[in-house]
Amino acid sequence: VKDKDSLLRRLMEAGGEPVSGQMLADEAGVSRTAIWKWVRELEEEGYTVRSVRKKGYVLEAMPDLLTPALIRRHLKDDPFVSDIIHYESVGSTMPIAHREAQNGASGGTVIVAEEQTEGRGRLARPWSSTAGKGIWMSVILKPDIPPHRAPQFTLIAAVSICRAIRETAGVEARIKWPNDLLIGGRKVTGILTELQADPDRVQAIIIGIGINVNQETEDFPEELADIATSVRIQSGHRIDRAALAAAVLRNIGFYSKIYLEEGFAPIKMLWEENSDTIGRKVNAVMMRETVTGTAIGITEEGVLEIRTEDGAIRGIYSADIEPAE
Ligand code: BTX
Repeated sequence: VKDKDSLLRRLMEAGGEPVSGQMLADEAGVSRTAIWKWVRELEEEGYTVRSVRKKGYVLEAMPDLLTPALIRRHLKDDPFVSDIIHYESVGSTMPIAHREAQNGASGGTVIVAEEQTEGRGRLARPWSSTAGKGIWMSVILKPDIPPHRAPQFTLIAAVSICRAIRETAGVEARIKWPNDLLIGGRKVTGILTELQADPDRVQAIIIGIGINVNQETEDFPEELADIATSVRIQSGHRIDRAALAAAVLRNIGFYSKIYLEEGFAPIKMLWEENSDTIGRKVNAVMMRETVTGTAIGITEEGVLEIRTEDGAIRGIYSADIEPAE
């Protein structure tokens, strides 16, 4: 024990058993009053620490927050995450992540916020990010790949989040190309991948992830009432956001490694298995035209292939997909 955070770890490891204040003070080489002050600070952060006479301190309850300590508790010694930077409220985690990446943050750095006041999706569309109800985070990756392969990381993230939701909440999300996860036909997650790159090399990939976790129906703004859902609504129980965030990060680490070692094929297979788009008749709505046909698969580059009525196969790079007829 050397500071408030290591004291917290020590109390967590004790698993509900009291830890003697004197012992903690001896270990830290500080007074019992100093230990008591750290305990008070933890209580201010939302932890409930009970002081049991003659026995010591017991950690009784943890706050519902996405702090580094609470996420790391579920990561154990997983090597992927290098740093977690936590904010109470931000405009958007995306520009913060871009700045961190430019200033030398390593791959595996995570920017996470309890609330975003200007969360955004693709084409600068707003992303509703209610305080304390979701996971709003940006993950910095620095893989050694050419820029044209970067969109594949959107698909890696999608596969990873599907699995994390399944592991943590026991519900199946389906992937809607390119960047949405749906449960029961409604949007539970959006993914926004951005890039810092030279002409031939990626400097950093920033994966923005928004997961609706503990919202109840009335927590969504009216305009989302019919299109959005949360893991809680779909699973019927409250979810530990820190556990889900950790599972997402662990899976992104896992699948990125598979991708870098074995290429895109295993990711493509998992993606198609979890896809809500493949096999469906869809309209791909783009800026200048709409292509209608059956979605038949994705290419190595993550491009969606659609077979149109006349049998031609069209590659779609970016579009909004809606069910046809
Ligand atoms: P998108 O452009 O595919 O989706 C945006 C659309 O989704 C909106 O126009 C709206 O209709 C709908 N929408 C908005 N908020 C929600 C919500 N909470 N749940 C369901 N549907 C919603 C998707 O873009 C990518 C979103 C990425 C969000 C993350 S959060 C962390 C990071 N920071 C940030 O500002 N963005 C990313």
